[in-house]
Amino acid sequence: MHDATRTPRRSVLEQTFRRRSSDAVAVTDSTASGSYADLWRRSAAVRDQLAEACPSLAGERVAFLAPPGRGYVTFMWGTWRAGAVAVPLAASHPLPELEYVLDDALPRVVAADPSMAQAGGLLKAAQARGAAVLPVAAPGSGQPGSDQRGLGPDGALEAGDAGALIVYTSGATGRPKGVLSTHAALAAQVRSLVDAWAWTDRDRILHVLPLHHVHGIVNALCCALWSGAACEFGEPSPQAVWERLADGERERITLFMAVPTVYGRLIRAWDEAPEEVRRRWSRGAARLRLAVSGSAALPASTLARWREITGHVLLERYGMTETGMILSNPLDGERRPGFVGLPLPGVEARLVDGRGRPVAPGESGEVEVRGPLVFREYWGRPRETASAFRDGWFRTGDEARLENGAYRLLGRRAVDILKTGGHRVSALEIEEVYRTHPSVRDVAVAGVPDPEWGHRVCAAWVPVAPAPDRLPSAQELRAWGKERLAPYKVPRDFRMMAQLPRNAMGKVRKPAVVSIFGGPLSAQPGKR
Ligand code: MLC
Ligand code: AMP
Repeated sequence: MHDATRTPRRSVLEQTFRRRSSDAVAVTDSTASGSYADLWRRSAAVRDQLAEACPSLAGERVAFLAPPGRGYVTFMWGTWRAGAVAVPLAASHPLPELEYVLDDALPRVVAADPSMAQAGGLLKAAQARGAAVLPVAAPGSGQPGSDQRGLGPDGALEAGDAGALIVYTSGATGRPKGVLSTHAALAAQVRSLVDAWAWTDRDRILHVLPLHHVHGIVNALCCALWSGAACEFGEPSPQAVWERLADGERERITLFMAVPTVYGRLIRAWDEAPEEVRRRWSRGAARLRLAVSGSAALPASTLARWREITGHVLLERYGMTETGMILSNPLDGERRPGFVGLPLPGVEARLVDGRGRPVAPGESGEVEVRGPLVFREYWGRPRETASAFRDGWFRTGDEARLENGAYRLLGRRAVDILKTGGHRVSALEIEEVYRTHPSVRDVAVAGVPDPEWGHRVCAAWVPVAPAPDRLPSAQELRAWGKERLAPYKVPRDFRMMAQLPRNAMGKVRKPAVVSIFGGPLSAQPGKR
């Protein structure tokens, strides 16, 4: 076992470099498989294209929009080989969200796979901002690229402290922030999980997660690539996942990772399937080595039902974009329902009170994290970066308690940060956008506890006065939101009101908003 408390020597890219002659499958997507050797060669072509588009890219950002698959991986490697910071864009985001990232990350180069719906708009927006634009080569097309240069000019291979990745995530206030992690931090995150969950080159993960969050990028993709395992991108529909797990003709899937909403959908599809299909699906899932749940609280009922259906106890872990994974139930040993286990290798975690003093055993407190896996900065936001740390510890904003040797999460401190379908979203950001709707005078967004979504994003709104002849329906408000916001940020329920519930200070009472939508008045988000 490595000493995970030390800054890792190798980056994810260097580890991949070591496999540059391997014919083992690295990535399988909807059209074909690519070996480590093949993708490595192709990433040299990306590196050269980037160097041509913009000669000195060291430390500069390269944003790219690509479907899950060989093109995405090749482009990420090529970006790193050019010494640049990869900024993966979200396939599901409408143009205004993508433009926001362009304006915030200020990438020197923007690339898009021409098959993506937003590609044209994105590249036009990038050109208007003075960025160079490139296509993400469709897998299998073009020359693999010459790789005579080896390690030499690939600066990022040696510079552990160089920026590697910016992932956007919502904070309590304002628009999303870019979380910049170095190559060393990514490597620390990956090595910790590879050790804890015993990844090997015999693993094959079925990957159905979005590739603009750390769950999909680090836990699923980078851990596979680090280990020399195969990463198979699959159709995310529940039927497709079950069928793939059950497919005895193809290579066995050994690992699966998802958010609780997805496990809930898999269970529902199983419940609705005919008896003989259920039996086949259960047999398939029973062949998994490990199924992991995270990004949001796993309901105990989902864990119990999954066990009945597959014979496996889901491994629940807890993490954050800023840190990678922090706490995990054990690979071997008891996985306690409602608990997220103990710190992963190389991670220091502690619970503190409001003044940053460690709490007494059994008391609840805020989780703070320290270690080589923690991010470097919120891109372009030195003040927010500084206030995210206290005495060198990163403040997660999550409340937890240590009970009988394992952590139990109790919810987030900030009520305006919601978790819906595993996505972190800011109620205030959604409110800001809806306040620009011509019929909306005021709006309050809240997360209503929901068995499917964790939080269901709901909006109470007040029309402008005098009210126009025709007020927008909930469906119209949702459609309007989808043109401006990521789909998971758009409220699922709307309620028009004469006024919003406010306290004596004039502040909106969010618990009262939650209760309007049928949630408990005292709801603490995320509490089990
Ligand atoms: C979705 N929509 C799209 C789209 N994706 N439209 C166009 N293009 C796309 N690519 C549409 C949906 O069809 C739906 O339409 C609407 O947008 C709402 O989308 P949604 O809210 O995303 O729901 P759905 O598509 O059903 O997906 C649910 C889900 C998904 C759970 C599968 O949200 C998901 O993959 N979640 C995982 C999030 C994740 O990886 N989090 C990790 C964060 S990192 P309509 O018409 O039905 O409204 C982290 C750290 C850690 O938290 O600990 O891991
Ligand atoms: P993100 O920014 O998307 O990385 O979200 C990180 C947040 O997700 C954490 O701060 C937690 O609030 C939440 N989270 C992650 N894993 C879990 C889990 N297993 N249980 C409860 N909440 C979780």
